[in-house]
Amino acid sequence: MRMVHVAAAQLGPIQKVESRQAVVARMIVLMDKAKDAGANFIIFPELALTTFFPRYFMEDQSEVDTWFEKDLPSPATQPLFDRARDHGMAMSFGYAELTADGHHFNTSVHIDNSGAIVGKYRKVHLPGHVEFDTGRAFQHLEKRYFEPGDLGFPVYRTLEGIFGMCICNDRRWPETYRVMGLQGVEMVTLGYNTPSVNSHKGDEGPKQRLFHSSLVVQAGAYQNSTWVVSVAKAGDEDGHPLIGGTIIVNPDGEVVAEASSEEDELVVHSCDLDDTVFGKKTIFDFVRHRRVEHYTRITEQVGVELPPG
Ligand code: CDT
Repeated sequence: MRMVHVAAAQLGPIQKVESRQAVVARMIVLMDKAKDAGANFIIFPELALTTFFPRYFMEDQSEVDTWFEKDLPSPATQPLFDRARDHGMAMSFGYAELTADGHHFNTSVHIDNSGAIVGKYRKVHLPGHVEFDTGRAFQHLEKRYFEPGDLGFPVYRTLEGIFGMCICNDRRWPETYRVMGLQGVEMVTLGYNTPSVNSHKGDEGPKQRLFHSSLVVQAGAYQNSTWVVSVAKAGDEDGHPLIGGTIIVNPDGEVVAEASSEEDELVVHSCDLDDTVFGKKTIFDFVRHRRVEHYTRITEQVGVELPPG
């Protein structure tokens, strides 16, 4: 058995005025609870340190940059790193990354129990739009503020296993999991900020959005025989509701633990990485069963090409 004692740390809403220091204090409370629950790996959501700022249209780049982290740890995030190391706990969280050479990414890191960064991922599938869109009930400007990730979908060895990350919208794309599956991933961690209502379609509300969120995560887990830990930022941020629905999914695609609120909430489960072995050796033994000669469209074609009419 290769056990990882996981704490999926759902965050409730973070209002626009809330400081990083205040959010970090909330994260530390969850971390202490995770320690009490016996966890050795805590996962926080996408853009965990601030409100989901891509809903706000900004033209002044210096204002945009106030939402980004230039250093990690920074004075505001150092207490989080210190507490994780004191607890001997690995952690992962999402943040807006501004690199030394001026690039902007929607990023997640995985930090081991000694405080070393063992994994970094930059969001590949950026949803939304670049300009203010009057056709939407609210804005989703990730394509304005972030560049697509430039690291691919790396996996890395830690906690006696093979780990990878993705971020929010990435979870809806089967390629995300398969690229990591092809590197033997045993646990994918991801965070999300998903509005409770579709900005183009008001009758697609939280029930359907939660269904889609679980559907894609469970499918990704099963089809690649991997654990998936899917962690929400939830609740009403300044009048903009986000779904909850934090879940831990086993390599059979079953939900083994889930959140019950839209608040700060810990979801814990002990995950045996050896549970990934059966599926990887049988129905999803890629080397025996994949037929890549029929998959070329997946990498050579982006949009739909209809058959001749
Ligand atoms: N943060 C993020 O990626 N949210 C998207 C919303 C899509 S609607 C533009 C998601 O896939 O949940």
